[in-house]
Parts: sequence; structure tokens; C-alpha cells
Amino acid sequence: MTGVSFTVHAAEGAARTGVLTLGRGAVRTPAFMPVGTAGTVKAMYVDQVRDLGADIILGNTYHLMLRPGAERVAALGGLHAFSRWQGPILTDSGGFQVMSLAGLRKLDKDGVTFKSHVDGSMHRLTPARSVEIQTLLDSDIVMQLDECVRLPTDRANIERAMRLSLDWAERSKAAFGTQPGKAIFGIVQGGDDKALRIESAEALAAMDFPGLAVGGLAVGEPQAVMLDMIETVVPHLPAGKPRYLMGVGTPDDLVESVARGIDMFDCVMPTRAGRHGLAYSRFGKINLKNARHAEDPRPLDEASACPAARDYSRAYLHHLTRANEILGMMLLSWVNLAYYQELMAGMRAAIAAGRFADFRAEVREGWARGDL
Ligand code: PRF
Repeated sequence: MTGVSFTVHAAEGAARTGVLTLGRGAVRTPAFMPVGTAGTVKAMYVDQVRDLGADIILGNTYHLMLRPGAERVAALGGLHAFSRWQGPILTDSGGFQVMSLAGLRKLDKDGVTFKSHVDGSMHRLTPARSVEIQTLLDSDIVMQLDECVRLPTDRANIERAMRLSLDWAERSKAAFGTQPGKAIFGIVQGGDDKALRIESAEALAAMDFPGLAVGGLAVGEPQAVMLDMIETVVPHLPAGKPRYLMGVGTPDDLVESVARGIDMFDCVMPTRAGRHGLAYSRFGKINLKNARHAEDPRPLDEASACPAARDYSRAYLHHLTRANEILGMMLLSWVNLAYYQELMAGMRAAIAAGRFADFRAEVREGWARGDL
């Protein structure tokens, strides 16, 4: 694609570090994309998100088409001007959110018709309309429309959704055309079936997308199955193109997936967990609602570069969380995104220095040791 390039600078085993360059800026990989579903990374200022080291954030076709509407965002100058996030934005295509959020929905070979969870109105997404909406939003990385099935389900259903997604990949790519400095990614489906996964990956690789995503994982299967599917798929994806694992995951998922060749991630986990009193740290997951923090004057991590983790006591975070205060959600979202970005930066540096294996063992030890 014109004005888009991906360069791998170093690799260790299947893990690699590099840079994806888009018209709006460079994305250092492995990258974690904070989720800005409705045009905001919830409870975070855009400057904070940028200062934590995020090069790219994610937005959602589904939410933004329903409210405030893609045409309205376009009239206001696009999602970057609207939200004041000036870096690249990847937008998901909507199908996955229709399946998880919309009321009444009907899928056919050309698209999906559904009832809005906001006001009950009826809407339709086709591959071409999804790409049109993402283009109206001024998305830098557009995702193809796909169908993701929850696991477990039978093989026939997995195969049907995978083939539908391949057809929609072609239609999405055709609708995207060429957009300088921007990219469209195809999405591998195939559930927990290795043969279907490989067929999907090879067919998408042949379509020459500038990047490929692995979808349909972290949808009910054990982590071991997810990692096995990644190991199965990665050798069939083009080595010179970025690989994006959609909607994943825990810090452990990120490290184990990078070890298997994944370059990009997005997940609501750090921000959603933060709004529910959970902190991610180098000591593992800490539930600040727990009474044991009520009189603990220590910060979450005195060595952290994030003021929210370094300067506020666990007792205060416990109080804010118990009292359902907005500041508690803001501080813990900040803590968690800081930790996620620190983890990604750590992996990039470790791969570049040829010490990823040690880094992986060290972070796992820290999580196992716990926070006391
Ligand atoms: N497809 C799309 N978005 C997604 C997924 C998918 O399979 C997933 C699955 N983990 C998260 N988000 N389009």
C-alpha cells in the first residue's frame, strides 16, 4: 500500500520487534492499542495515553455509527480532530460488536442487520458499508468485516463463518481501494480447527493485505488452545506484514503471544479492570476492593514511572474504589495502561537486545511472586 511500510528490526525465535509506518505516524511493535471504543479511552485524557507511549489507539465502527454517527464525525473533521488524538487510529469493523452487544440480529451472505443497543433502531452493516464508515471516521487501519463465532461450537459453524469472512475480506478490500498512508487488514478465522485456520490464513495471505489479524480467539477457549492456534497460524502469515491478535488479553497472554510471533494487540482489559478496582502490575493482578488494602499506606509500585502507581497509597485507592469515586477509575485505568505500555516497551527492548527469553522468565517470576 502506498505510504505504508513494516520493517522488522530484530527477532528472537518467533518474537520480533519493528516499526509499522502509516501516514499519521509510526507504530513501534510489539504494540498494545488502548481501546477507545466511543471516541475516548475511557477515564483517560488523550495526552496521558500518548505520554504512556501508546502509538496507536482503537476505535469501534459499531459504537460510533450508532452514536454520534459516522457522517457527523466526518462533518466535524474525522475522529482525530473530534477526539484530539492525533496519532494513528485502528477501527474495528463492527461485526464482532454486533454479535456481542446488539439486540435482535440477522446475518446473511451480504451482511448483518441488527437492532441498536442504544435506542432500538435498525441498522445494517455490509463489508462495503463498514469500510465506508471507517473511511468517514478517517481510520488509519481499517479492519475487514468478518464473523467471529464463540467457542465451543461445531465445525460446520466454524467453517461457515470462516468462508463467509473470506468472501467479506475480498469485498472489504475492494471497497477500501487504495488510500495513501492507510491500510486495511484481513482477519483470520477458523475457530479451534487447525485445518480451517491454515486455509483461512493462506487465502488471506494470497489477497495481499498490508497486515493480517488473527480473530476468533479469546472467545471462550482455554489459553492453551489460543496459543496453539497462534502457533498454527503464524507460519502461514507473510513474515513481512504485521500480525494483530484481536481483543487480547492479560499481560501473560501478551508475552506468550509475542513469543509466538504476534506484533499488535488491543484489549479493554486494562481500562475495564481499572474501572472495577483491579490493578495490573509487575506483581500480578491486585484487587483493590479487598479489605486487606484498607490501611495499607504503601503505593502499588514505588518504582513505577506512573504517578498513579507511585504516589497514591493502596488505602486511598481502596477507599476510592469502594466509594465508586470517578478518580478511582481514572487512577487505576492510568496504572493499568502504564503497566501494559511498560510491558510492551520491555518486550521491544528485550527482543532488540536478544534477551527476550530472559525477560519472559523474569516477568513471569514477578507475577508468580505476588505483591507482598
Ligand atoms: N473479529 C473482529 N473484532 C474482534 C474479534 C474478531 O474475531 C475478536 C476476537 N477476540 C475481538 N475483536 N472484527
